[in-house]
Amino acid sequence: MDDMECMAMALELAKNGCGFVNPNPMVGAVIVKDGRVIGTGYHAKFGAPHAEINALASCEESPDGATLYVTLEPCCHYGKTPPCTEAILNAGIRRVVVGSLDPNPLVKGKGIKQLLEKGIDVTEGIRKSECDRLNEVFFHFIQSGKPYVVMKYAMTMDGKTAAYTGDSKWITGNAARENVQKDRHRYSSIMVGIGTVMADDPLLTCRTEGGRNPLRIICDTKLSLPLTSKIVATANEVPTLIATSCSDLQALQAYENAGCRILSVKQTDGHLDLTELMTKLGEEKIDSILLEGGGTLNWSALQAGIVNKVQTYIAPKLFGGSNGKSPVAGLGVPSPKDGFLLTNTAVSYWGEDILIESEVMSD
Ligand code: AOF
Ligand code: ZN
Repeated sequence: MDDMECMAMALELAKNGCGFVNPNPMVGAVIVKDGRVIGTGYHAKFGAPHAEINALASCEESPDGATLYVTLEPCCHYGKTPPCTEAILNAGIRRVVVGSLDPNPLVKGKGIKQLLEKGIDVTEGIRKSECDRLNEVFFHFIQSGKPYVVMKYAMTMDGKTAAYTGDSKWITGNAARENVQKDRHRYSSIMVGIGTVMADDPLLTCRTEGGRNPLRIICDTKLSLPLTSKIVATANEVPTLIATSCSDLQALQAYENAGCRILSVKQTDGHLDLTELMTKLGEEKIDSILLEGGGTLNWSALQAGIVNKVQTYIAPKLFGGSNGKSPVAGLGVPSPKDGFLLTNTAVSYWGEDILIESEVMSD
């Protein structure tokens, strides 16, 4: 097996940590000796041992003289766990092959430097772009302290998110909707505006087998979420946070009694200040948000500059209707030159539906 193949294997292992390691990165490791894989591991859970430690522990024979493949630069700091560089040196590993550099200021090249200083042969950048893409959330969060926001919506080919009656069940088919469920597991929270709750009374849970529920964040400036909504009714079982500018203690108490948490956020132009909300969520170690709209919140999020990625699911249907809803509402831009620009677009197919994923260009 060559370096590319071994790193591909480490990448597949890393993906097993998806949804369980946040706000840590997904990391996979493979140990190879005399052309044979003698150990594998991945970072399985936040606070649990790192990939390299699990791979070393799994070795069927001594890793002395072996090569370690790891998707992310080994850490060299004492966090929840001791430094991986020390364990690598103690195990007698002779060569380390790295995918991404760790942008964590506590590591950031220092892990590789330490290994080089101890005479380890280090190769960097193998499958770097794939390794970087796997941890786009971690990279953003560790550098900005704010959640990575993925704006997701489903629409018809004529750009409608509902029929004129408001009925939106369903736009896309099973395969696309199952992929959204996986993303609810992957990202640590899901955020909607009060308009979506009023229109759909959604549950916003993850129904993927073995998946975990994201924190549900409801943006509700004036606190009008019905106490009878499915979200409030299930708040004791599923973590729920209401972001609001309302300061009426008695009103807030009713939601807290039902199991919701309240996060108070100031108002700007009659809407929640999303920049402040992102700062507060970052402080709570929420590394990512799946923003499931609707149109008003999507527009505010774009305007506030908090959206990192856009996922557009397109169903091969047409709904028509001059008043039919579209994914991004608000005032809109005055001129084509003012549009929000997207880049790095990738297209995939989910049954009959198309998914277009793009990054938002920052100015
Ligand atoms: C690695 N291998 O598998 C992971 C790494 O608090 P701790 O001890 O879990 O450390 C978390 C930091 O360690 C995290 O921010 C990132 O820089 C690095 N994660 N490093 O060598 C791993 N998960
Ligand atoms: Zn480590």
